[in-house]
Amino acid sequence: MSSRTAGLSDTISAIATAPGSAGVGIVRISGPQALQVADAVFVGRRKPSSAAGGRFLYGQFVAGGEVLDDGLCLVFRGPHSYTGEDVAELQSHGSPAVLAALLASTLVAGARLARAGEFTLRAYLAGRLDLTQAEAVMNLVQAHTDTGRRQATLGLSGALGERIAGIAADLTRTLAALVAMLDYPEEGVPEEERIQPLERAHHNLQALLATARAGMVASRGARLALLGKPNAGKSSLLNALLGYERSIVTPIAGTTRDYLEAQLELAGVPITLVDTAGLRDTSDHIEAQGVKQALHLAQNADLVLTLEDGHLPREPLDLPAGIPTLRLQTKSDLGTVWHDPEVLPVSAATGEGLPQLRERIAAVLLGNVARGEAWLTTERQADAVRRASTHVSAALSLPDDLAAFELEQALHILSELTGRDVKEDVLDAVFSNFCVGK
Ligand SMILES: Nc1nc2c(ncn2[C@@H]2O[C@H](COP(=O)(O)OP(=O)(O)O)[C@@H](O)[C@H]2O)c(=O)[nH]1
Ligand SMILES: [Mg+2]
Repeated sequence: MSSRTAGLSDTISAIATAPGSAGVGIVRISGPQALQVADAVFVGRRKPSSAAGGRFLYGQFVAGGEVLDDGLCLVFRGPHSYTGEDVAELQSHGSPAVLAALLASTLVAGARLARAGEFTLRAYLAGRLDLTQAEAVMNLVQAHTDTGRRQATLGLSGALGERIAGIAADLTRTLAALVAMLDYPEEGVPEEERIQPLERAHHNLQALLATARAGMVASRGARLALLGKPNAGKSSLLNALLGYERSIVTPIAGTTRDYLEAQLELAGVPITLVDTAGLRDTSDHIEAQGVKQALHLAQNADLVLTLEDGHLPREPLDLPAGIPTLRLQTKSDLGTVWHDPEVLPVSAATGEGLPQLRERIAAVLLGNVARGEAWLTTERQADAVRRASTHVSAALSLPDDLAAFELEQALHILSELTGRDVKEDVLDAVFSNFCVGK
C-alpha cells in the first residue's frame, strides 16, 4: 500500500486556517476518534462526543490543566461531513501561539498530524468528490482572481466531471456497437450507433483540450517576460502596466542587470511580469549574467513581450525559437522610423497602445474559450484528455477490432481522469500539491 492511502483509518488533525494572526483560527480533526480527541481538549457544558452532528458548542480549550483560549467546537458526524468521517472543528482566536498549542494537544490526545491534502483525499476516498472536484478544491483555495474562482467553483460543482462523463458515454456506446458487430457480424449496427457518437466524442475531446491553456493560466497564473535591447523601454513598460514605479528607469543602457518580478491581474489572470536585463554583448560580467538569465527567463515564460525602439533604426533581436511572443514597437510618442504591421506600437509615456496590448495578452493566454463552461485546469487533466484523444483519433481510422481496443484505452484514461479507476501514483501527484489542513 502506498504512503498516501496508508493508515486512513486513524484520526488526523491540522490547522486549517492560514499562518499568521487573524480574528479566528481553526484546528480541524477528522477520523473515527475525532470527537474523543475533541473531548480531551475542549471543555464546555456538553462533550463533543455526546453532541449531535451539526451542533456547535461553546467552551474552553485546555492543555495540561491550562486554559489556552475560549471558542467553539463544531461537531459533524460522518457521513455528513467534508471527509465523510466524524469531524470536529475547533475555532479559537486566530493566534499562531494558541493554534500551535491547540494542535499539539490534539496530537497528545491521539490524533496524527494530517498530510498535505489529506482531508480532501479522505473526501475523495469516501466518494464525496471525484478527482476533478478534488483538484477544483485546491484551485479554489489558491484562486486569486474572479476567473480562477469561477472555474474552480464550476469544477467543484462536478461540471467538468459531467463533461468527461458525457464523452465517456459516447465512447461506451460506440464500443458496445463495435463489440456487437464483431460478435454478430450478420446483425449489422446502424451508423448512428457506431460513427456518430465516436465523431461527437472526438469533437468534444478536442473542444475540452482547447480549454486547457486558459484553465491552467486562470488557476495558476501566467509568467510574462519583457525582452529587448538596452533602453528599448522594458522597465518603463513594466511600470506603465503596473501603474506604479516598480523598476528603475534611466537613459543609461544596462540599468537593469538583475531581473525583477511584479504581480498584476489582467482579464482575470494573475500575471507575474518579469523585467529583464537588455540583450546585448557586454564585457560587464554582472550584466552578461543578467543577459543569460533573461534568455532563460524567456524560455520559461508563458508569453514573451519583445520590445524594439520605434524611433531608432531596427536591429534584429536574436530570440530563442518556440516561445509564444507578442512584438511591440516602443516609444510611439517619439514618432516611428520603421513600420511593421505585425508589431504593436505602444508608448509607456502616453499610454498609447496599452489597452490593445492588454487585449492581445488576454487573447493569447485565454484564447476564445466559452466562459461559462468547465475548463481543464491542471496539467494532469490536459495530459489525460490529450492521450484519450489520440486513441479516439486512431479509432476513427482503424478496422473495428482494432478500433475497439483503442476505445477501451481511451475509456480507461477517462476513468482515471475522474478518479474512478485510479492508481496510487496519480493520487500522490494530485494530493501532494495541496496545503496541509485542506
Ligand atoms: N518618450 C518616451 N521615452 C521612453 C518611453 N519608454 C522609455 N523611455 C525612455 O527610454 C529610456 C530607457 O527606458 P527604460 O525603461 O529604462 O529601458 P530598458 O533599458 O529597456 O529598461 C529612458 O530614458 C526612458 O525614459 C516612451 O514610451 N516614450
Ligand atoms: Mg531596464
